[in-house]
Amino acid sequence: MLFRFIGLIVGLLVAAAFISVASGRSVATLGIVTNVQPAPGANTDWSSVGGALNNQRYSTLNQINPKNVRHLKGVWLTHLGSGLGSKYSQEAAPVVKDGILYITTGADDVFALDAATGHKKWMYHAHLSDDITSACCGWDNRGVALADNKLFLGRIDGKVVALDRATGRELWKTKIVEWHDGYAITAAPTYYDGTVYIGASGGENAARGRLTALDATTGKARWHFFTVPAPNQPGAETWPRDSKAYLHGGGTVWNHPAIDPELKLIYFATGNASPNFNGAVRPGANLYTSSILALRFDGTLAWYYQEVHHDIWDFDASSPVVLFDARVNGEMRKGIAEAGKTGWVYMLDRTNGKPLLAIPERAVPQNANQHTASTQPYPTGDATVPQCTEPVKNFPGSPCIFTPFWHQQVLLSPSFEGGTVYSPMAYSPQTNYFYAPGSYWPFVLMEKSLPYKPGDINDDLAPVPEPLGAKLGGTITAIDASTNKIAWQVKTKYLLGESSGTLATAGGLVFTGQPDGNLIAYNANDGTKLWQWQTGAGVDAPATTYAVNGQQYVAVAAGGNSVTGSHNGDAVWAFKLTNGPAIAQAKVPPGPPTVIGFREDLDPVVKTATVQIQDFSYLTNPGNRDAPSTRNTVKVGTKVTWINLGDQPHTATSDTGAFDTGSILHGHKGTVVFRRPGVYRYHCTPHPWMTGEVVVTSS
Ligand SMILES: [Cu+2]
Repeated sequence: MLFRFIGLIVGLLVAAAFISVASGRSVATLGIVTNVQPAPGANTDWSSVGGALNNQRYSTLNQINPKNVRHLKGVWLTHLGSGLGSKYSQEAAPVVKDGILYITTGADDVFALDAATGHKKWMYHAHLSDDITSACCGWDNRGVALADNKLFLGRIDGKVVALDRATGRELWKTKIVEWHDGYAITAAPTYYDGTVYIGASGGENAARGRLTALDATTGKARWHFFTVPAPNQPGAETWPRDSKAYLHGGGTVWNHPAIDPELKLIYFATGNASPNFNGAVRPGANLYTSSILALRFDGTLAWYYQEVHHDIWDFDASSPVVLFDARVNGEMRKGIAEAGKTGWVYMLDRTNGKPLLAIPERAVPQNANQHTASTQPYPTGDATVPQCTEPVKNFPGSPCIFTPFWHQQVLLSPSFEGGTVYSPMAYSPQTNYFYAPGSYWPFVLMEKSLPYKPGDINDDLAPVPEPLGAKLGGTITAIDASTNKIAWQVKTKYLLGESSGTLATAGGLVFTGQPDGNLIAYNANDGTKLWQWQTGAGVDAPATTYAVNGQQYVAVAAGGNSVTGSHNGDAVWAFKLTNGPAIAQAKVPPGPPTVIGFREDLDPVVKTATVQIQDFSYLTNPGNRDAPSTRNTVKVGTKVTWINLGDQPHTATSDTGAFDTGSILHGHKGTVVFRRPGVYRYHCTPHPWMTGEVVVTSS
């Protein structure tokens, strides 16, 4: 078989050349000449984190394909020197224009790199104060939006800045939310036609969601759309009458909007209602939380669709919406899809918000205290993750999705950590498949009996035991966009719903990263694993593909993630097909957790009265990197001290309510005297995946 790659004009005319690949085997010329086939409109750039305004994360580049992907090798690796430390996550997708790659870090620093060599062109330091506490789950930034001469960045401190694309010089800065009020910006902006659109997060902190449109030239706000309506606005009837619940009702916007320039609509999805788990104080459907929304360019609502009514499970719709055109029941339709934490992909008609395939409302179990909604939407098709929980020790039942809870413990997955959390899914027009990333991560839910105070941080759940030993898992699922059914699925032991997401290419490949440090390529048609590369840190950021001088590259940031627990780092890797010199794969990093809590068989019980807290773990033997432990033992009557060396505030809170240090700020200590022998398991209230154990002996 002979593949012929014809020269493509990239800025300058590049001489046409050929490579041949015989029976899928490499040839000696592979490293010398590789030009991209001139597919019409081939996107040599990757102009936004979602790849294009439709957020499809699909590239028409096809130079790298299932036959030659084994020759894909690391050709440059740049350490950014930013975002290093356990409080940071690297969730940014590189964006590429005119041979320059732009990437952010969890510190909101921006770097412009030569996309062919990785050389730094310029850098922008956000210089954020370490005092900021409003980022719920570590500091992260999902990337920049590009205009002709500018780029735009949202920051943890609630500000949006515009930078000169050529120099990184700051052009304007606008505060759109106040971090002191619990808000943070982690989403990438979307730029279109002179306007920057961006949302803010903070639903855990009783914030009120909004999407803001800014003038790209001046930075002046054109409008804010509040996702929770004020009294007398449409939708207000779904909140308690005569209350201020709407001011802290959640519905925050975690991800970048998609735009349909023809229909002149902006699309985005919203987070859960706030307080997260306490439905008692907000009876009603709680519009427009956990919803997909379409706004007109003047900021008025065109339509909405609510994925979860009166959400008490923290079922944020936090993965970006994807616009697609597909044949459904024999008819071409303009679609929009969002992969939910519920595990379903919600497919709607993007002209009017009506389901493309039936989404019947079904009766669900009820709890009067929680004011549960009588029905929930059940999309036609398949879920990408199990929707009933696997029984584990102390949790013998197998409750299914939408099981309510109150003052009794319910172990649930999917829960607030997926299905699909904030990772983006790709759509390939070539296969007509969505590629949805998913997680299996069960949590124990129980409402606490204390009165709720607006502003309580993640604190409306009662202290609960961890389902120790429960296995974590992840899925990449190809979902047929015409039927919403599974075409293929791969399973891993790693959390993927809050990891890298997917990238699809016309070469017939799907790329995704894993928290174990590998970037992986699957065959887009059948899910066969074709290639993997160890980067040395968690690949929990989306990959990107682009072409420079006729050569297709794949780039990804490997910097780890505080939620998946993967290894931190500061690298950006780029790969291309080559027989020539390549960078060696990195050493395998310490692996992320694949079971919940400490490993009873592996974690030693360390004799110490001091526990170090980092973002986001407890350490009883911090000097021993090879055998980290979260368990310690003391004699009865001993005072145990927790020292917080992390930047985030943490607690040590007993699973049974036996003790609570309260919030320990950076550099501060919390102490508890243990007066009775026993085994005391504990966790961190704002970060319930942090777990530890104190074993108190009688003498
Ligand atoms: Cu914590």
